[in-house]
Amino acid sequence: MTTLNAPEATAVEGMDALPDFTTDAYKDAYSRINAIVIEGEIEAHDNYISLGTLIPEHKDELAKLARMEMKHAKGFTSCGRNLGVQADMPFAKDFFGPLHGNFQTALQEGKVVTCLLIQALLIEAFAISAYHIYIPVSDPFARKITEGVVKDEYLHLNYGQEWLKANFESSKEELFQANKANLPLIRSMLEQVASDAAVLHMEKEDLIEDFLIAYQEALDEIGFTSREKARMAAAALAG
Ligand code: PL3
Ligand code: FE2
Ligand code: FE2
Repeated sequence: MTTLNAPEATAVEGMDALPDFTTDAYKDAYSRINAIVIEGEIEAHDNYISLGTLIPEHKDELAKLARMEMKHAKGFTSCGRNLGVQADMPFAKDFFGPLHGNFQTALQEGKVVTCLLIQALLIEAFAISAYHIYIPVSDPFARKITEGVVKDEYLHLNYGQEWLKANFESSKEELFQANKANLPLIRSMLEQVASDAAVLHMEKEDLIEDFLIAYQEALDEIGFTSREKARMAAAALAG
């Protein structure tokens, strides 16, 4: 709230105000967000290793992506340690449970297209949006790490995009199905994380907007028309 004779208060409470990283409220929210990010990076590692079994000709490249994910997990672990926060890993495991289950089922059925959509498109676009929105409101230690990570995540998104583009016609039907089954899960994950993200000064609307930009750009590159992309977005709203 702005008052006429308190300009310094305006600056503190303005849009770009950094949160107080030392409060219990911040640390409590960070214990879950940090865990989600660490668990997400570890599962991303496992998923790229698994994808290497489905795409043996890219096994080495996928192992390289997996190694980056392990480095990300270590980086975010040090962000929590730096703030004196203990990551709530059981919470994060539950958070990823449904998406993890869908990936495992697709893996067992040899559905490479579904696995790529879940990991390389949805999870990477989710990570890119989260890291983009986090960087301007993060502490200096975490900012440096997150800036390095987000560059890698574009490489990962790009990997999935290029594979699906090269196999577009044969992948199309499965992509529609996998989108319909999994985009609603991302939506509900965003809902679940929104109140903790707000404590970190991250707005839900910004997260959704940034996610949709990254995801739609990928679908665009893969070869979907505007109408098809709208149909895919509608699947999440109806779900
Ligand atoms: C794959 O490379 C990474 C998978 C991680 C998914 C993370 C989703 C994060 C949602 C929580 C938003 C807060 C972000 C804060 C960053 C420390
Ligand atoms: Fe990552
Ligand atoms: Fe990644």
